[in-house]
Amino acid sequence: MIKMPEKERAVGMYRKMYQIRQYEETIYYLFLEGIMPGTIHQSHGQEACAVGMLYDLRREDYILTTHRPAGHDLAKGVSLRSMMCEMFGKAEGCCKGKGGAMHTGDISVGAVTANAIVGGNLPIAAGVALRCKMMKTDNVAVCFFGDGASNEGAFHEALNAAAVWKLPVVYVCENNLYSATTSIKLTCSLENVAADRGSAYKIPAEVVDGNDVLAVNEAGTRAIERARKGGGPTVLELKTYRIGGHSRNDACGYRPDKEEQEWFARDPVYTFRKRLLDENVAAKEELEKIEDEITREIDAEVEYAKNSKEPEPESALEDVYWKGGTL
Ligand SMILES: Cc1ncc(C[n+]2csc(CCOP(=O)(O)OP(=O)(O)O)c2C)c(N)n1
Ligand SMILES: [Mg+2]
Repeated sequence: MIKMPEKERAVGMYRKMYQIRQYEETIYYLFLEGIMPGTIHQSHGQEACAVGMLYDLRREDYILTTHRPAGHDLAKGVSLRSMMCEMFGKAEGCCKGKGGAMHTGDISVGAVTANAIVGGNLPIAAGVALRCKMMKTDNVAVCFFGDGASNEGAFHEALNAAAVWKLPVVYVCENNLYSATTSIKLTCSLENVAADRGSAYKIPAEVVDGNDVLAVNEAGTRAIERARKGGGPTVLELKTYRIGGHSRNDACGYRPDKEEQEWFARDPVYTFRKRLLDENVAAKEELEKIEDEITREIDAEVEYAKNSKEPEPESALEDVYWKGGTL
């Protein structure tokens, strides 16, 4: 077990994980009540992956995320307000209401707009990292993807380019055992779907407990520093589990009860909370106060988003085509 860091840092990580959990829960109920349109792919259960990887990332570094982007974007610093407004399709949304749940992001904080094409963000991450290298910065790209994405051709092209060009990129597989409703065991013969394949390209690879925020942070720090110092890419395979279904309408009937119960007992938010209490890092009342603050902040942003302006019809084609200039 990784040693608990000092209080401010430990509680800071908990705060961020709780914010992501509460954001996702709130969105879930808004959808169930029919208040929000569309569909959602949520990250309940994968909060330690986002927070552990991104807690120390610089604003100038980049992330590339997937159809399940909320935790990554919130952990990278996309504002709660702009995320919530985007969910309601409002003008103040991070993509001005054009993106919706699967396409959040904000380049001003290094969150490249999420890509819902499974595996599509991996070659883009190599491109972003190539830019960081060619511009002679020490910035890095952190690219999240799922176990299912590791079966895509794009995964191999990206890893090959990253390895041969020694790009400053960290490829982070959130292996939650399922690709939509299909067990990874039915589509891949490897146990470590990303790590074993990364090693084949001679990329250093590690398998990590993705439900332990401190373990993710430790491995993430090593990988990010390697990339920053010119050591090239790393593949991290974070073993984790979706608490909810693949998307809004999925009741997860295909997952064995025993498997679910084992993983739910290892809920990353509540196990870390328990550790904070057991090791006397924070008092129960202190954590409850934080939780209450976060809940109130999210509720306030829901009200704000509901009442904020719709995009003007004339804005439909704005920001769709590149008009030249430096990105
Ligand atoms: C190229 C492509 N194929 C199929 C889909 C439909 N689809 C969306 S998410 C998903 C499952 C992806 O599984 P995984 O990569 O493990 O990510 P997870 O959903 O588990 O986070 C699929 C098949 C898609 N969006 N893009
Ligand atoms: Mg998956």
